[in-house]
Amino acid sequence: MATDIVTVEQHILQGQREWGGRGDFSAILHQIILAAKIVSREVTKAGLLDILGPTGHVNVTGDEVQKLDVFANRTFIQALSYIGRICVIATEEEKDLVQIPEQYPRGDYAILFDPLDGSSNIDSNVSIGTIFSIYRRITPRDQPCTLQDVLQQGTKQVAAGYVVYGSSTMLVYTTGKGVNGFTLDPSVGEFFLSHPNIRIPEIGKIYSANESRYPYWKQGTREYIDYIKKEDPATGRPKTSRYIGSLVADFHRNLLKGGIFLYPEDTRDPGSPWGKLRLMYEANPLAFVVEQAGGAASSGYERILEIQPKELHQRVPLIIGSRKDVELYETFARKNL
Ligand code: P6P
Repeated sequence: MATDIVTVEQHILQGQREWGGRGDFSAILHQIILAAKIVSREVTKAGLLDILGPTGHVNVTGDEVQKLDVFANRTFIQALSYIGRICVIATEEEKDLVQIPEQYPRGDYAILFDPLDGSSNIDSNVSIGTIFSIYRRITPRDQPCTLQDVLQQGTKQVAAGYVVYGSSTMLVYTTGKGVNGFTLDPSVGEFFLSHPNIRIPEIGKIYSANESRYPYWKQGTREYIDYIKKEDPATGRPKTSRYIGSLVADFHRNLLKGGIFLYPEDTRDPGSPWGKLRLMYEANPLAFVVEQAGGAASSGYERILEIQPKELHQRVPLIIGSRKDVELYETFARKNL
């Protein structure tokens, strides 16, 4: 009897058949899934470890406890290094590129990730996430990969997605043919298709921003926030504020329900005028996902995916979510220039 239960492995294989892939994607995505399951298990236990308080450096089984984001970073690097499909890794946790160890074959793909975004929220049991972005290498195959293989425009991504470790663990990803969400059933250790063909509403009721930064936002941004908070039922205002302070959690909610997330530039810290979020392993992958779901992602002035990267850890203002909300913000942002 045919069942409508689809595992992420079946979904990946079906995609591979449709696109005639050589299995590279499947191998990479399988390792991301493996690492996500391992990180999910540790994140779930984190609360337990915190009960141990200052002696929390020793977990319940007596093993030395690593900081969870360091653990997640090492887990994803190890899971991706030995499969012979990756030529270079970039991660928020490492200042420089992570080359594949000599003993492993190099592959044709470059992968970037934020291994555990929002990890400062773990001790309050707030949802956190992993974000990943995959590019095909562009330098000759017989040479080691370089920054050139990594600093590509977001439009060149071949796959991107995130894992949200929340009340349940979900994997959401795109390979450029729509967006699908899978929920982990820990009792069998399998991700099942739970959100097929995700589409974000073209306009939403929700806005997500850290309004304590309001005094530091530029004029156009402040006027946009003032506008969406003003009462006008005919234009669905005021919007309702929802802000968790964990990018993946805020993004995921708005992706499913509709809405806009804003982390604009601000004038408070001259050292990082472009706000807090990173282009290569936060803004670009989420921009790929949201556009594939019918939404939009902008710096306020240009499409995130068309920004030509200059540095690995460069920051960018991020306005992302329902297309009409992002477009309206852009009309206000012109006053910032
Ligand atoms: P703020 C978490 O630290 C993070 O990097 C993102 O996950 C989140 O969207 C943002 O910072 C929150 O920043 O300044 O509002 O605390």
